[in-house]
Amino acid sequence: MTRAVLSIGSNLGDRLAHLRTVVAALGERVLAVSPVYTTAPWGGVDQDDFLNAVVLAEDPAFDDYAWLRFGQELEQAAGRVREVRWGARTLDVDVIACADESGADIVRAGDPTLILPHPQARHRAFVLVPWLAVEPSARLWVDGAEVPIAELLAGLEPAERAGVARTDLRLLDDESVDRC
Ligand code: PH2
Ligand code: MG
Ligand code: MG
Repeated sequence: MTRAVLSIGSNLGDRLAHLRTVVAALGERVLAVSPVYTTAPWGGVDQDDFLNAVVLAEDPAFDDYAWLRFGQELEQAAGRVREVRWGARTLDVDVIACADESGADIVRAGDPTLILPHPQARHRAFVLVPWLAVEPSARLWVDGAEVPIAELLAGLEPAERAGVARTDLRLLDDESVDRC
């Protein structure tokens, strides 16, 4: 498994700096980086707005669990404390989807440590909007069928989409790299 769609978010501390640690750690493995969005908190916990982005990354040596561990190590390095479900965090790195060498999406159910694709992604404008910006043709497995994420996004409540606003913040310094 080589290619991953990572959703990254932060709503504590230097939010942009936390997101940038992910892109920096990925280095040459980065395929594309979405714009940065400011997003209303999802999940019913009263907390500050997040910054969110999506990164597409590739590493032939990584299977899906390696992407999970990679994200968890970065969360720990950002001083993340696991307390409230869906609550505030310095850094969250979620593996949204993962494709194998042939390009086929990994579907993993029934494993409490890693479910693929991410079961909540289809409901989250803060994932779908950045992902669509960087991969307009992307599809997500939903109930046994591959659905364009543009369709999933169109099916969300307008208020859900309205909570996601693009910023001019950038995760990559190098303007010459066409990675969005
Ligand atoms: N992450 C959560 C819970 N709620 N809301 C937004 N807007 N962005 C997030 O990244 C987020 C959230 C748990 O991981
Ligand atoms: Mg999350
Ligand atoms: Mg997470």
